[in-house]
Amino acid sequence: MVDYYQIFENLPEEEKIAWETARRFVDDEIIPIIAEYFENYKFPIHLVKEMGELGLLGVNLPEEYGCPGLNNMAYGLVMMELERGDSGIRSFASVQSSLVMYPIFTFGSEEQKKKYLPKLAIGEMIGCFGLTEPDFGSDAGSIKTTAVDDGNHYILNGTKMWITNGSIADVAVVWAKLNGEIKGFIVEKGTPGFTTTEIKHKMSLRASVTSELHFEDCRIPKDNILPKTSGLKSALICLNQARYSIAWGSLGSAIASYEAALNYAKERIQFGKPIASFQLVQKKLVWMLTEITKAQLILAQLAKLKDAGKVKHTQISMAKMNNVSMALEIARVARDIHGANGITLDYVPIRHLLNMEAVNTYEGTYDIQTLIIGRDITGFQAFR
Ligand code: TGC
Ligand code: FAD
Repeated sequence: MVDYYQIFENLPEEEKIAWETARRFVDDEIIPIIAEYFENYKFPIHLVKEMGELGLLGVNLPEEYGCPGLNNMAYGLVMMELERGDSGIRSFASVQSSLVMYPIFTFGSEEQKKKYLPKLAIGEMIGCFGLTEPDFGSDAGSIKTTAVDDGNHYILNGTKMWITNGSIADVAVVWAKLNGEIKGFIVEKGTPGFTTTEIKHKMSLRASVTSELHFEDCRIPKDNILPKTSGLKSALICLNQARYSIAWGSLGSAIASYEAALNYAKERIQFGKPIASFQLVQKKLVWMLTEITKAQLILAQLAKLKDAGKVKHTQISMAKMNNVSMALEIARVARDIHGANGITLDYVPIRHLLNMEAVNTYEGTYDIQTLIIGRDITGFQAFR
């Protein structure tokens, strides 16, 4: 593992074990198959239960509900390893953990927590999170999906777009307006009026399922509202968890691209010498390592702040913005170092490069994270 500043050398045993478990899983199960899954537009769903058994889902949620109950450093390290494998795998795990289990844990009733969390933790159930709509992405507060009170039920109408895990999910956390206020609802697969369509032709996140969710007079029991949700803020609180996991995941992606470029540069001979011996190539490699080290320092401090309950959501935005953009650039330079070989899936950078394009967009684009921080430091909102 790249750790030039020895930031992760003296981790407590619990964090080390979680990290090593995720690392081994990625080396043994993901790396050997992922290029083929990416090329064939498939998510390796057969690995979900193993991820659950290994404690890679809901890492930072409590044991009381069947979760590993670890801290945010452990959660981050797991996400970093999963995305070293592929963004699709980290996406699956961070949606399940941060956007399905976390909202149920934070805003759900005791019955909802007992019913769903243990099954989601072991991968017996898969979840998805529906906030984005065809006409409202960055402007999440303007969503149009509605919930109407109808005696013992709520009736949902609307469409959600770009939903990770959508067509494979057993349970969806859906955000809709009830009397004009955004609230979270749990919708189970098979509920009449709830259908999904998988989105095709993606050139990014190909080893991940992305779907549309359709609600047409979809009646859900009253018990399925997440009772403690109130307004867009509740959804944004969930996004903080997911942005945190992306900030770590993108570091894993960057490390994968950097290690591939370093190895390739040492072995590729041009002009009678390894290309790693040329100054321009060394400059690229050193730049990558420096950016990775800076990202690691940000994350180590962010994890400490989060574990101490002191983290600001704007600090998470900065880490998401910086680290994803860094990983995107590193993948691009690593692809370049691979020359023509770099455009094939035989080498990892092109896959990470394509993935990072989507990661830069989802969970709040680079621009939106910039404006979130801009508002924090200037006091002026520049969204609208
Ligand atoms: P705004 O007025 O800013 O906020 C409403 C209330 O919420 C508070 N707030 C937050 N609270 C906690 N955490 C945050 N991150 C918060 N951001 C804002 C805010 O203080 C306010 O509170 P109060 O008490 O005053 O009511 O709302 P706005 O409508 O102006 O929107 C702001 C904006 C643009 C930042 C927000 O809409 C946004 O973040 N948009 C980006 C949308 C986004 O990130 N969507 C992600 C969808 S999920 C996804 O992409 C999953 S991909 C995952 C994967 O596959 O890995
Ligand atoms: P838009 O909001 O239309 O933005 C387009 C461009 O305009 C961007 O460059 C943006 O930065 C810029 N822009 C927008 N507003 C401003 C402004 N005020 N100032 C300056 N620039 C601005 N959503 C979910 O709810 N659940 C999921 O599980 C999920 N998974 C996803 C998986 C994938 C693979 C992808 C690609 C997306 C996923 N999303 C999901 C949706 C994602 O969150 C949105 O794509 C994202 O929030 C951006 O919205 P948009 O695509 O509508 O872009």
